[in-house]
Amino acid sequence: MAINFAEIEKKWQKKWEKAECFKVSEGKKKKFYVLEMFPYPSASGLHMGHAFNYTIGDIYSRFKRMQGYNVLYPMGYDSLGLPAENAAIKEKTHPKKYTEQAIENFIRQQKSLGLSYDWSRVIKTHEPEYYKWDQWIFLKMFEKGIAFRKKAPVNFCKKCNSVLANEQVHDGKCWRHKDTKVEIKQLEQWFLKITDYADELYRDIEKLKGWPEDVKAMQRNWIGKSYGIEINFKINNEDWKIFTTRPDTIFGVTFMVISAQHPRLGELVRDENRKEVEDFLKKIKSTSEKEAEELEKEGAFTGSYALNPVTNEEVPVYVGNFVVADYGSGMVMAVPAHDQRDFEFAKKYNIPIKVVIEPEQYSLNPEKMSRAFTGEGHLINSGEFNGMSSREAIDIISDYIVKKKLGKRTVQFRLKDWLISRQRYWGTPIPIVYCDKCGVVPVPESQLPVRLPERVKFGKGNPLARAKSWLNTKCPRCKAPGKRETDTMDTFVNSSWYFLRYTDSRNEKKIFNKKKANYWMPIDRYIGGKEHACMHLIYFRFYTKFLRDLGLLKIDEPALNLFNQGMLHGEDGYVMSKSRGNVVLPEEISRKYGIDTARLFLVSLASPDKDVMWSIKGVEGSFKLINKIFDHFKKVRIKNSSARIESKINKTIKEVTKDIDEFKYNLAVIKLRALFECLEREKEISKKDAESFLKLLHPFCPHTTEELWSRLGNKNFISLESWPRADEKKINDKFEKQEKITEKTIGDILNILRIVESKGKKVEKVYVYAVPNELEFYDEEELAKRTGKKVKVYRVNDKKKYDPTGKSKNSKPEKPAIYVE
Ligand code: ANZ
Ligand code: ZN
Ligand code: ZN
Repeated sequence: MAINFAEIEKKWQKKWEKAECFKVSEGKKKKFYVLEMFPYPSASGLHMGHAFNYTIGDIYSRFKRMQGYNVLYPMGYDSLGLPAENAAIKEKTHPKKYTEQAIENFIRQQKSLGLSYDWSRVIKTHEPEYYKWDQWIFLKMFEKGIAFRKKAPVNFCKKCNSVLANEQVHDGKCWRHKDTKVEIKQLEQWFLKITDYADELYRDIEKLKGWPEDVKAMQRNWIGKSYGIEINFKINNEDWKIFTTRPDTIFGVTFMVISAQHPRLGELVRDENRKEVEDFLKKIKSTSEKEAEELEKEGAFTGSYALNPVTNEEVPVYVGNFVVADYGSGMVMAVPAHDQRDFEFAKKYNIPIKVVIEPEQYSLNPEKMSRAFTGEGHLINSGEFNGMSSREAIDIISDYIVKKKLGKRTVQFRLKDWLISRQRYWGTPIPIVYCDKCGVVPVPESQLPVRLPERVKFGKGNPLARAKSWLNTKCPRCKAPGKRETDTMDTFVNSSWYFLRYTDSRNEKKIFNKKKANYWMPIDRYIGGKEHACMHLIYFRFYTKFLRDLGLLKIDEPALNLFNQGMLHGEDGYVMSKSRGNVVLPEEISRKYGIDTARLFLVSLASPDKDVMWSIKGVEGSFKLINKIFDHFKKVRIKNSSARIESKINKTIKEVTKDIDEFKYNLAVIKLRALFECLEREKEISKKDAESFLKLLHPFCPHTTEELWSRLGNKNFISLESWPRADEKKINDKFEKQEKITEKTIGDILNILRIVESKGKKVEKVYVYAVPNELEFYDEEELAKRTGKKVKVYRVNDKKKYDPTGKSKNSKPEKPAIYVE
């Protein structure tokens, strides 16, 4: 009779919920915090790719819970943000309604996957009870000067109708609208001064022992720490700083370049050059840093000259498109012989090229160079420094410059302050009021949350700017009429501290209770996609450090272990996604095979950090196994285990525990399959061993194992049982060896049978000749069952053995001779 998996699943999901099995609170037990990056709830719901992510975390949580840890495993929804607003506009509904329906659907789907979340802690970032604390953090940051406003050139996407963070600009285009070029506009914007933490964010990457190396490398790169020197050049008798990492090339400077966006550019432009410069500025509307790398180097002469403080030479100052305004000082000393960007620029504008670093093997001729020489060598044309190695010269010339007070050593970070202003509706309102008398006034804590008005009109621009009754308010300080800030916060703000709110998500008085947060933090396993290597994973580290500095946390880092899961591919080989049309829905699979089959399949092909390809054939393999397990548990007598099974079970406990702990779920599944194949051959087994098997299988197949557990007569939940311990004394390598030899012998027999029977001969009996001390390893009955023939096993020196052709003399240890007839 077919097993009704759907019914079994529903039954256990209900029981778990009713008994609040996975609800946790702080206690004496050792804690363990497993967290998946929370999803943005889209109306299209979950597909199998999402199910894969959550299954990875759920397996780990169930495992750790059974190991006796107090496991915090929460779920929430990153429900503010542009996608919801845009989708709602498209479907002519309100973002709140759209989002709440989507969340409801998500929760229903997640529950049917059998995920063991503590649902009492759920977070929805669009609820004022949550975003109130976004605003609270903002006020604290404002107090400390970490949140500030400045006019800034911003990236603007016409389609988003909003400002984007630098991180959201990819190759000069919007990260969401990959076909839309980002424009540069000048606007007053709110920023978070993440750069105050740049040094610590960089330094502490070292502490992230459990993070993948590539993610750490990406963070180092993003923060971009450069050691160098700031040198003062005189232009029109005023000091202008430049930042360089290559002071060894200072004798090779033949021009200077100032950024087209530099606020003081105007001071350098002489009247006779004004037109040329303005034409150039018109031509380049925008240059983001990334683009600058690829763009053709272009510029114009400003008419001014700079004095090189070391050589006392005068060089022309250009404005150029490849120098970024907010790095270093926004101006560079250009050394065309040794910097590729400078080289291209010099070639285009016929500026002299002066070689000052000579490679060891050959000499450079500036007329014939086709690109800059950027390697190491020794100094030439560099006065008293000639002959030095360029590597040494970096330090020696730096010392010289410092001693002569021509500049100072500095460290530069590539990381920029975080622009959080968004001119959109569906985000956390920034708690600021503008007053004609008082200026920029923070909303007092007691008046939080500043709620989003619900009745607004969507259309052109920011709906908040047109929500008059919301917009017009009283100045909190002087009570005169004031206007609210209409910018909302980037959604990455919401996800920068949600993991802390989970530790005390229903607290109405405080962002969280310090004791609770310090009990649960840090996150022990953080699971999520590689795409977050920079933005989210830097922001959440920054917030943690800020809240620590407020005295709310004792930790420096939010997560010491990060696991990047692979992607699920559809049967067509492409990453599963709605837009590709290759998605498989968990409901479909659940209806036909049960969700445990899907869970088991998803983690059995590859380790979960690798990509996995969906295959219905594979699913059927898992389905068959689960059915066989049900079958076997119906038939097997619960009494005693053979020594062989005891050995195998205890060995498997040891191995599977290690595999799961290391996220090598696929290896654990292979071992569980092998264990089951042994169990299947037994007619009876002890209750303890049967239970151990179910416990090992439980993290993968929670419903199946609850059902079989209760059929064994247990009244409690297997979900809350303790993980089996391996009894080393019961592990006997003899059985391992026996199993290995048996498997090999069976393989050999089947090979011989295939050859003999292909010649048309019929075989009835198989004779095996084993060396004396291996005789006990062979079980005639099992060999017979597996080969389908009668099998007789002889000791090789048995005088009475049947051996008509003298085959037995070929017997070797672990390789018995075989004769068939
Ligand atoms: C002279 C020089 C000679 C340079 C040479 C390089 C090679 P990182 O390592 O990324 O910090 N630079 C400085 N400020 C810049 C800006 N605002 N926009 C674009 N480029 C800028 O790079 C430091 C180098 O980048 C600096 O060293 C400077 O060029 C350039 F053979 O100075 B260098
Ligand atoms: Zn866009
Ligand atoms: Zn006022």
